[in-house]
Amino acid sequence: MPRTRYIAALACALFAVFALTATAGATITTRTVEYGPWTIPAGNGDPHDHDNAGMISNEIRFNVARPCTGCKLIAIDPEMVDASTGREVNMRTGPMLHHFLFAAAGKTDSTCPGTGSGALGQRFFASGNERTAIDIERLAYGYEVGSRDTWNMDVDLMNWSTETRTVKIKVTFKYATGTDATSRTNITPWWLDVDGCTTDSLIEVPIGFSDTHREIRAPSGGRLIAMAGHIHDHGVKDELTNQSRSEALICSSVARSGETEAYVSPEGRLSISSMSTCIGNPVATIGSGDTLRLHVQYEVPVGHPAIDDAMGIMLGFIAP
Ligand SMILES: [Cu+2]
Repeated sequence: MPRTRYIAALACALFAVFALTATAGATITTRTVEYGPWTIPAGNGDPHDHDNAGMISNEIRFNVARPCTGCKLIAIDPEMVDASTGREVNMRTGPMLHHFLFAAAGKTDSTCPGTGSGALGQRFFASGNERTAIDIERLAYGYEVGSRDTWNMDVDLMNWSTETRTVKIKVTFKYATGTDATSRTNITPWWLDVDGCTTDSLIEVPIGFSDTHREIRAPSGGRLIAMAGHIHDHGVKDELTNQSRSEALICSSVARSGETEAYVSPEGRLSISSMSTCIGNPVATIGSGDTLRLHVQYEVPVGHPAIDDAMGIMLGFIAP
């Protein structure tokens, strides 16, 4: 080949080698995985009537897809979409993501080993209809996905519209591989549940303001890196304090409602659209065996019946 072309080809080859070495050590990949579909039965057309909504109640799927293996997860962002159009579905139109959770079988759950929903494995992520994302890319931590882990999923869906609706759960993962994964410290999830180690996590809350709490012994010592709460409509916030350290506040996860149109029902009722997260290096340092107190606050308006299917959960990630 002519000399100029040869040089250009060589330059390209060298560039390709440089591009490879530049990314070999620090690879962050974003991948969206779709789960489902599920067809939710029709409801009675009343967005506020949970008893007569179409339900898929705690359906368990074993060995669901993982975005990667031999990697570390650094962000998870959940969404629920219409299976045919791919568009977000929510309170506005009928289908609600009551909740789903992921558990890694073969890994031991920190707070409910082998019992309640901890029997599914190590519970490492969950979402309610508020669809809170957790992102710790900027911090040097990650949740390890081993090549022999299998994931189980528990899904609870609801639909108030008068037609059946077929939906998918779409989860966007960010993960690190190569030396970027090995250089990140592994974090362990803590599932803190005001209902303790049950399978349904449901509590009753009265009319008016209430603060339901449960004391939980810290399963290990370490640094809390990330935390987010889950609560149901008419919930105010989830809060974690450390009773062993002068009741110091660890994290407050506050609910907001109706921030986008998708979270407003046709009759104008606002549904919880986000929960604030606590992310830091660290958010708090916790001693092994410290007494933690999980507070779950609701404000149920007068005239509304007492709620018998409320929840109060905080999910935290701990580094040694
Ligand atoms: Cu829930």
